[in-house]
Amino acid sequence: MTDNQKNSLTSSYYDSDPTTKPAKLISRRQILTTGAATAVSLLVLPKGAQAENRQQMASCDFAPLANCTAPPTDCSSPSLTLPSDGNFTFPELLTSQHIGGSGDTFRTLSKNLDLVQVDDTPSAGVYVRRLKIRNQGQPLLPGPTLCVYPGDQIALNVKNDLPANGPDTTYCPVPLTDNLKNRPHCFNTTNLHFHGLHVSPLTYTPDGPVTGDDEKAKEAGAKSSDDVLFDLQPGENHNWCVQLPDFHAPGTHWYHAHVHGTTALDLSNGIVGALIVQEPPGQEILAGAPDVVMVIQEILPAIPCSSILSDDQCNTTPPPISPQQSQDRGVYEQAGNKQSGTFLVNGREKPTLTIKKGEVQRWRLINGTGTPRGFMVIEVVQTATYNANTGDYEPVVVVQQPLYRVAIDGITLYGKSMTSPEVQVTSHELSPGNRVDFLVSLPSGKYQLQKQSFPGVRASRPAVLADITVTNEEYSDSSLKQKFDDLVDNAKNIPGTPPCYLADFTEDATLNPKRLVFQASGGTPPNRITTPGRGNFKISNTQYGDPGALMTVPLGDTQDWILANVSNATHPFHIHVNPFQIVQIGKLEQFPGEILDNNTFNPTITWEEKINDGIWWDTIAVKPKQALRIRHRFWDYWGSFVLHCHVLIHEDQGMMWRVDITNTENKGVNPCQTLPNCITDYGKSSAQNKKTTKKKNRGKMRGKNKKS
Ligand SMILES: [Cu+2]
Repeated sequence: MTDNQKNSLTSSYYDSDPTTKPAKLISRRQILTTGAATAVSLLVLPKGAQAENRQQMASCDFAPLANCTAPPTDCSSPSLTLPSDGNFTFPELLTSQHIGGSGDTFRTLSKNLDLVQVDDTPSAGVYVRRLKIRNQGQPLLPGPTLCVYPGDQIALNVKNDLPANGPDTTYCPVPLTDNLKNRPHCFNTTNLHFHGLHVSPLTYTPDGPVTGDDEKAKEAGAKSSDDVLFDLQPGENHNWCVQLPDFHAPGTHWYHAHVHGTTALDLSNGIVGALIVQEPPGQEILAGAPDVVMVIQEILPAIPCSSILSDDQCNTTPPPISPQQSQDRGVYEQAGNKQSGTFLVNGREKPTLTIKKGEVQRWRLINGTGTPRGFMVIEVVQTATYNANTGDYEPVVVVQQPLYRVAIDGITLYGKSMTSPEVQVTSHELSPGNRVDFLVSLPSGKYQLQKQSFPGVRASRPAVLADITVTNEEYSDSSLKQKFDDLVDNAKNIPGTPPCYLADFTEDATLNPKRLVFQASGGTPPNRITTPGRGNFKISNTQYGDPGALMTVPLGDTQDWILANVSNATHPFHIHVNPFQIVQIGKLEQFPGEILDNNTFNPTITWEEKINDGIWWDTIAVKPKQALRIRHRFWDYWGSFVLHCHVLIHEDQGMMWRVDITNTENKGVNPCQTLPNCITDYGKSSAQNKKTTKKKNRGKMRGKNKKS
């Protein structure tokens, strides 16, 4: 094939129709001259009028939602620390506060965290690293639950107290050798990703925002939003400042470490926590329903030297494989059908949740895993009924319970009937990275929260995640039960209105959708002593850091992409910052065997099903030989972030691309993209602080190619 042929093929693969113009954003000045009242009213136009006002809607970030302006009560809902009679526990809860005292107009969740090596626990060698609240208590598993409201700030100072990446230069030579760039490496480097949040991906410096510029991001005064291109090295200390816009949708999200090469390792060690954006008063799905956060983790065992090498080889001094290396191998070298990790809910294996009959709860499930074993289908089954005459629980034929699925991936199923097939379900496919919210109210009896095998994923095995005992004790909150029954019995719609970035699509997506082809193969087995990791993981023939592993989108666009999986493994596609909807499902009809070296690969897709369910996702399993057409908006934030497979052992080994949202026309410098004035120490007034940082910082894409 000639270079010209290659170029034209590449162009038809990846480029959108150049004649299609992206949606224009209205300028800040235009909004200011039309007045705040007009800007607010644009958000509540009837559906028919929305299409005409698409351009104005794109700038909705300049005005809060009409019903979002009343200051909610402080984020100190005791429901997140629901007392439990059994051994079901809740992660440490951190809430946002008016730390500036009276006159403070916004709240901040401000905390100092340390990432520490844990060597003195009974499980030493298995649970190696955890988050810890600085100068307070024990290392945590999982990390603390962050509880905020729309419009709040999350201000975290994080110190990486892990030992230096050396002296084991096999894993982290300086500079990093090419052969390690898409192999697990530099395990003690870390950072934070705020999974599911619709926030800026930039780091803010006193000179303005930067993206993909590690050096600038380390300068004094720099604060990172959801910037996963920033690395926190051992011994370093950094401020994160995440400004949720006023219009951010409430929902169940999470945060975790996200440094390429060690993401899977950090997650399997527990560097994971829930991040709940609470519903402001008046916007609740079911006001008063207690939250039960369930962070599902898979903790992986270390692989001892003796399982890799002979006893003679292992008994040399120094040992050929350090305890740290054993841990690393435990994460990356477990084949899908071999040794399994331990599944935990809120840091406990198979805990028992004890509740009263009819008690209404909102369960917020977070799949915080990153291996093929982490795919699961969630069900709640009854295993016993309560006999009021004898006071005994009597076994029954296992029966699935109805679950009321009110949110997926942290986004409410706005307007859907409680008895619609989208809401009333008996199971839910929860891939690594996904979240789901259920409203639950059960008769007395014994139940299990189960994970069933995920279709087509051999490594995904049935297991009990938690036991649930529903006692015969009367539930005291009869008004909450009445409200729940009213929702279900009268098939009411889930209340609330989506913010504009989650409104139904009325605008056209660009033509010629870009393709992302997911490829995995066994490849040449690497040397297991010097290089951990297995197989080759690529997207459209490229791996992370390759020049082609880049999706460039102009700010303001709405785009369709096609996700095509030519491999025999399931890959959960995840993209940061902006969620998407599935608009069509299809299957690949033909595919050549030699995928990895075949640049002409272009599968024939038979589109089978159009989807118009209005459901938003930030992570979706692309099954073997499946194609998904997805649609998403890139309206509010510019800068660099990533898309990747949420089987994180695949991500660490290359299945990730950078996404650049370009702001060449400088049309979208939003309020939430100016320097946030996060407070990182108590006692300082955030209101005062806000005054001193009024200066607007117009950002440029500084050094964006440096870190690819
Ligand atoms: Cu994958």
